[in-house]
Amino acid sequence: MNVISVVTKPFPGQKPGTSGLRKKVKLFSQPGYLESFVQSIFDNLPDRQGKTLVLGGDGRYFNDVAIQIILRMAAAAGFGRVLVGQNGILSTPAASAVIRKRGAFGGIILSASHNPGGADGDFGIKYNLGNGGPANEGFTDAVYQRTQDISVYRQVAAEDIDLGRLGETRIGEMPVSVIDPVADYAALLESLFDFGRIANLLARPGFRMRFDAMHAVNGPYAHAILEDRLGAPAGTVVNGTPLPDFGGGHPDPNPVYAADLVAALADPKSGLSFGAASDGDGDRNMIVGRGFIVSPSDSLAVLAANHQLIPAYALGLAGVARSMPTSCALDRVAAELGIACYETPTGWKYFGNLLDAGKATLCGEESAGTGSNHVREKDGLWAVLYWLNIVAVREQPVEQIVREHWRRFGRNVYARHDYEGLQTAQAETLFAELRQKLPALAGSIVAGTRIKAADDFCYIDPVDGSRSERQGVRVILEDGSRIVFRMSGTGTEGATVRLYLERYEPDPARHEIPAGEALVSLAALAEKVARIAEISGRKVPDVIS
Ligand code: G16
Repeated sequence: MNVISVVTKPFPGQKPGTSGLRKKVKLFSQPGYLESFVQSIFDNLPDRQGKTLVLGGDGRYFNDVAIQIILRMAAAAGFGRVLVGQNGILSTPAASAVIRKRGAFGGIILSASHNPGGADGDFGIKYNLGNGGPANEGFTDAVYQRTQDISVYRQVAAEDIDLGRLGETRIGEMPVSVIDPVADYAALLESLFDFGRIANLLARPGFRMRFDAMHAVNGPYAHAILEDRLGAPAGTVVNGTPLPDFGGGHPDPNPVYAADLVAALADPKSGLSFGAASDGDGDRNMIVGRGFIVSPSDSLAVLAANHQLIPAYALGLAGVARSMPTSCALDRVAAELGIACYETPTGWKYFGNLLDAGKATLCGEESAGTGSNHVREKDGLWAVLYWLNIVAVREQPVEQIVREHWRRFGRNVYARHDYEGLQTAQAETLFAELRQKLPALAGSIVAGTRIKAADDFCYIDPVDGSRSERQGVRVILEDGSRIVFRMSGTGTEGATVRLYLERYEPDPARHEIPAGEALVSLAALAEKVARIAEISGRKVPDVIS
């Protein structure tokens, strides 16, 4: 095999964030940038020789170029075979499913998730382990170290290969299997849910759903599963053709970026009763009822509370897990079920050990991600099918299911405020000040409210004992309300500060109060504590979800 060594240099800032390395396409496409990072991954996989690698991405701008580069490098690195999704496409949960089903050594997923795409947009890359889940912090730290002293990358001298045709081909001497990106994943989902019942629901005259794929990777998956297998009428999936720039949109399924879907569900003339959307790489989800948006934290709690209705989970949940900023609605369900509820840092990688060890069956995050032990990534379409299965069995609309949940468990009123693209220095000042205040905050009275506890979240993994420090500042009030401050680890411009507000409301008469109103005093207290508006000059958040 004709392996060429190319001289490269360390590029600054190749430090993986919450989920892999995410940067502007312009950075990624400069000569040697992607290559240096990929070589740094391979250099940390000493056992890769002869092994199988899974490769695919969300189809965003630069996906096609990057796939060919990585194939040439994988061949030079001695992999035995690469399984690559047709046309370079694999949604994140589908990649996880393929890695697990085919017993692969690991996988590379190309995506910047919900971040915008296109030549001026974002690109991303991450490595997943043989369990199908994102590599842990130890691995990503080692990759980062390697990027700082790398001097050479290796590739085979070979032409691009045709990724449009399914089947076997070669790059250099390495076999490449171009696989159907949907098949393994669709079969897995079919094994978990009651497809017969969901199909009956979709055929009911009074039930109409819309799935907004946001011109992202889930279009083909949703067409295949919802329309072809489950028989939803053609047109159920909208924006179903993946585009390299997501049609100029922001493929993030939240009330701001999926406003069309929310508006359609709010309009009685549309006749729609169920709406859903997913993000760039298909792992996030949003569920919308008629004029009613389900918050991700509530969604997770509802899924857990209704697990007995789903074939795959009917026998019980081993435990559940949520990221620290996610609301404690899940904890209340776990307490009633008598199972453990784990609290992890933000980032799906922290759920991997709990899932592998059989400690948790369902996991979820406030950032619109829910999933289970069927793969090791969050899974957008999985969440949609789970909801459809619940609606099919309970024969109730989404809003009623959530309101009954609140009546039973109380409502954890919740909101996340995002301040996007702040100057990094401002955000650093804000957190430095906040961390400095922490020791004095606990026990103090701010704006007439006693603060019970305040800390910087530190997680000790119950499976391998690893420690992850500085995972977000928590301020807990005497009545259990929480204010959490975190710096996003997925942005590519400046710094995004997230403020999470949560207050428990047991009184059903007060469940009607909109979250914004119910959380006003908590938001004011957060400002007193952290001075976000004062330091950043931003009077209001960019996104409230
Ligand atoms: C990634 C991670 C999630 C995390 C989210 C938010 O999601 O996989 O586990 O919750 O980022 O991260 P942050 O608040 O740091 O921006 P995705 O969908 O972007 O891969």
